[in-house]
Amino acid sequence: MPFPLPRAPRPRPSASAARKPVRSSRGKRLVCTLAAVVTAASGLLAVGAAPPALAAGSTLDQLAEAQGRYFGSATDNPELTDTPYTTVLGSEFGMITPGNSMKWDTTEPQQGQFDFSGGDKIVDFAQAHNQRVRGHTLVWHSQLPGWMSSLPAGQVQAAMESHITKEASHYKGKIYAWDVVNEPFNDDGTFRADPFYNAMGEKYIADALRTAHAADPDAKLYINDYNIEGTGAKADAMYRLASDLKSQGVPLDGIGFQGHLAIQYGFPTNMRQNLQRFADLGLDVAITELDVRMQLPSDATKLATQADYYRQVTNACLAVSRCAGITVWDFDDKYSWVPSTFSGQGAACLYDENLQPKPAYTAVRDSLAPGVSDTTPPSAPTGLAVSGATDTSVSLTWSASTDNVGVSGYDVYRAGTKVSSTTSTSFTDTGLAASTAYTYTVKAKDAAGNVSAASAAVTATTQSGGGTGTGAFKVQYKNNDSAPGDNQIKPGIQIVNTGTAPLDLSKVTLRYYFTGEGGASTYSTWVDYAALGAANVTQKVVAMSTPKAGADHYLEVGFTTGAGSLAAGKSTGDIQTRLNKTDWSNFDESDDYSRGTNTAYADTTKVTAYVSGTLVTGTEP
Ligand code: G2I
Repeated sequence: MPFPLPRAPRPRPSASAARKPVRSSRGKRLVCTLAAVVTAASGLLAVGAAPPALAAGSTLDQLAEAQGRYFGSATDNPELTDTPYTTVLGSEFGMITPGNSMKWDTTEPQQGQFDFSGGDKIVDFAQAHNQRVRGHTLVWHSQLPGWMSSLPAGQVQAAMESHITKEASHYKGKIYAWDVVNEPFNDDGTFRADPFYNAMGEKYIADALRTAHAADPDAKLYINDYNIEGTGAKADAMYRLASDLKSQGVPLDGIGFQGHLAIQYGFPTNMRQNLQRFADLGLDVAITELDVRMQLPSDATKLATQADYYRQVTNACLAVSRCAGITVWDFDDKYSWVPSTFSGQGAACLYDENLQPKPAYTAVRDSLAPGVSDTTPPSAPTGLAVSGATDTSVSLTWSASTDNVGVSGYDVYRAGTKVSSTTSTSFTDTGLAASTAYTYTVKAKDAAGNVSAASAAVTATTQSGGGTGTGAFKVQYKNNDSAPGDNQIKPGIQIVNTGTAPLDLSKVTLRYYFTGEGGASTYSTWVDYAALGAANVTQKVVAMSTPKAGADHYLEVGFTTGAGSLAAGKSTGDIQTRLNKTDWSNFDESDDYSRGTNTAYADTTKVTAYVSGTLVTGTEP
């Protein structure tokens, strides 16, 4: 059969000085002497026997050809008058599939009356643009003319063989591959009860293939279907059929996997392995009608998912040596079949309705030639923050970066050395030394290998050693004292464990800073209420050796071992503290560092917290 792979690279058709390659009558390209260079957007591409130097300006098909694959698109006759569209169609793709004009209702609208004018125009376009053609389709339950659908069963085989013979002979030598039989299966893997199966049973398929082979022995002959991209009942049915036909020596060359995907249904299961098992039967495989639809309106997230689907399909084809190529079921959203078939869905193609390439386009290019097309790095991560520290670990979070195609992950650096690659926006660095400061930055990556600038650095200090269970937590405060000039101070305090590990409260102390003003320098403290038991709360007032603004003393609140450990996500609940000078002289709380006026609990940084004596949250005065 024709088209040994890899094939010679296809020159850009824009090269005025280059003579176009000439095709043999079998449709095979004969690369003739070419002018030495073809202008590409980003420079010069050498063309000839050696693979071209790939450049950002290479077409999708050139990138695919360099991998021994083709990259094609469906088109349809009405679109051929749209010059901006045909400019892309004629240059970017190396394989064309007529979307409708080779189907039965068009080519044999009345029995025995054939009209190949529509298909001929597509073939003419392809030949004028140095492209090959996938013939679509000879035997299909849909788009059958009325006469055929109502033919008596006894006449179906002859009508089918006549149709195949006439059409395949008409296009003999001009078709790279025929979808001889299209969509023979139901989704559950049973045969579709169409006029052919009803009249002839399963053997209509072998008969159709043999008839097509007799008419055009050099065309590759395919069976084509949808929902067989991943493993499942329908793919299994196709696999059994393909095995049977091969073992019977029926002229079957390949299986077409249409690839009408939708982001809301997930990516097909084990697509590469599925393609490979068909290839292992000695068959070519091809992605024949790829598009990836979504619920409208589209947005950046959906387009990134779509790009990932296109990338994965391309990767799967590249991973299977017998995958001949990929055809998209039209390349721009303007002419996609999706919106008229699936209400509220669309945006399924590589280009948008204004012929602007979408992230999916760049993703396919990246898959075909990593790093050639996408040279735009993601934005640098922002908001890098320490979300927790223990004796031996530091937890970090940051905000997601953005990218023209999609962020594939992040690299975390400690003191300039990469310590992790992750796809999430958080990371816990473990195995660290206690009471040690570590500085971190994070960079974002995309699938093409572009790396962002580093985030702003953040420094985290591990807690002092000697314990376990000292994860991240925060302190909340409320003011229980409506009289700032009286003789008592009444802070309400509680701790919330924001980490993922239990917090050993006996290692935790809190400091509430205030000024003592005149009078006695000795204090009494009280726990009026504690949800975890007042007896489990300890208190003392400490005079600061170096007074600060708003603070010459602090109330230190601690916990007995009876307070136990605070589970992840839990709060100690309300702790109502109170203190006074032993001479009951008045305070002026209005300038006190830790005081707030909120009477409901709210996060505070002015009541500081320590684990085993090391500051872990809050800001000291
Ligand atoms: O449905 C998507 C594809 C699924 N696999 C087989 C392919 O042959 C099929 O292609 C689509 C064409 O892209 C559509 O353009 O097949 C449809 C028919 O099943 C085509 O739609 C038909 C419309 O339903 C007709 O109303 C219209 O007259 O296209 C015709 C020609 O424009």
